[in-house]
Amino acid sequence: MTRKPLFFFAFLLLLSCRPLPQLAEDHKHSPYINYPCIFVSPEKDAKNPVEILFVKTDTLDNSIRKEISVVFVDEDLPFFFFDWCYDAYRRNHYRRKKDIESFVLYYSAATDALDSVAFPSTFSRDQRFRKNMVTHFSQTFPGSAFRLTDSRPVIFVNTWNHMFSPVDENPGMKKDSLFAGWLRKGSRADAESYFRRK
Ligand SMILES: [Ca+2]
Repeated sequence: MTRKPLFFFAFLLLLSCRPLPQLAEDHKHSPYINYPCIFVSPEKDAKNPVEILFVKTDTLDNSIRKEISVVFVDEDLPFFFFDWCYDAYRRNHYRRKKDIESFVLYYSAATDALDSVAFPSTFSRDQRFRKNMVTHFSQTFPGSAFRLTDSRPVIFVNTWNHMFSPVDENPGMKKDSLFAGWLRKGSRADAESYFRRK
């Protein structure tokens, strides 16, 4: 191997190791902070936990709208070589290695109950974790479609690229609860801007 590819590889490694700045309004998750939902994913993806949850809250006429942008440490294709290529593509195209996926929670303004959950291009449908070519589906579910734990909806992360569902599509795989991570106020655009490499 000539020196040029080696330098390029070292540069990529340096970028991926750069620590993120801590923000004044960040809150490390604790039971005392209102983490709005619970994520469950196959244990096989435990190396890519939720790092930060951005939450943007808007009050509408009859409901409270919470846009949730979930920042995963990375997303990994099942085959290493394809994953390495895909990571390089994402660094170049999106200027980040993190995977950011969004959905919206709607609560009744009168009762605070969960009315519905919308997954715009982030619904897994019946796709399983090991599927290589994953399609992004869109779907809105009533709040009653979700199992609640401590009044929070349980959301299954069914695919390697982090598509969501109220249904576990990998019943044969061991599960991990992605319950850690920072919580901060912000929109999807804020999340994109925060993680985009300059
Ligand atoms: Ca990856």
